[in-house]
Amino acid sequence: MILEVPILYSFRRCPYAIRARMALSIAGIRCELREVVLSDKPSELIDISPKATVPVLCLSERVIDESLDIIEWTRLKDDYLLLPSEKLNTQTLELISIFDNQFKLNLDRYKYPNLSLNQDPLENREACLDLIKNVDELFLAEPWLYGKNISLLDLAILPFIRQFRNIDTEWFDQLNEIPNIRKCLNYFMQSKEFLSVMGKYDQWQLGNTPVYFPPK
Ligand SMILES: N[C@@H](CCC(=O)N[C@@H](CS)C(=O)NCC(=O)O)C(=O)O
Repeated sequence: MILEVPILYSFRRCPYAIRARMALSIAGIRCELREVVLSDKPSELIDISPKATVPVLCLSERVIDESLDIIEWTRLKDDYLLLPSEKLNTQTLELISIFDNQFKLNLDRYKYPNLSLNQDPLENREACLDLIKNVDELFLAEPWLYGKNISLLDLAILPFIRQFRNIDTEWFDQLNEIPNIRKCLNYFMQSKEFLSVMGKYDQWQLGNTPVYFPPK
């Protein structure tokens, strides 16, 4: 199927979708955005990606249904701004994987204690905090991890830490042991890179007038 622009299935609050939208927006790649409600996924999404997670980017020639692969695809584009010198090195990939898996698992158990039987949500909160402490000293530079330009690691893990903070902002904001992350997260949450991808969209349904992203 030849598409005029790629189609992005997304969910506003999903940290995986946030990072994909940020990479697409920074790279200036225009898409049709289809906002998904996770409890009511459209069959068009399930048909192209049976695992049915978001984000999914549908191109004319293929479907990309992993957020990191979407980011990697944006890196192939010409006027790409996202820290061109940063390579997907082993350390970066390992850190991203820790946040995608271990951190996210504990985050969900902390956020939805009823879904995880026999779990103490505060233990899960501590497990998340330990993982953040492990990366805090990496975030010494300002405003981003490597200084002036946003990097892959910034946009890969900060959406997860933001979600963690949102569960109990008062508690998070008084933590002294992660000063660099708190500073960087505050910058992230007010940055144009983040705010410009957090617009609200109605649930997509077949036949809707297309909504384009990034917004002009
Ligand atoms: N490894 C995937 C993970 C994506 C993912 O798990 N997204 C969540 C939303 S935050 C999802 O779609 N979950 C499916 C569901 O809840 O049914 C990626 O990086 O794209």
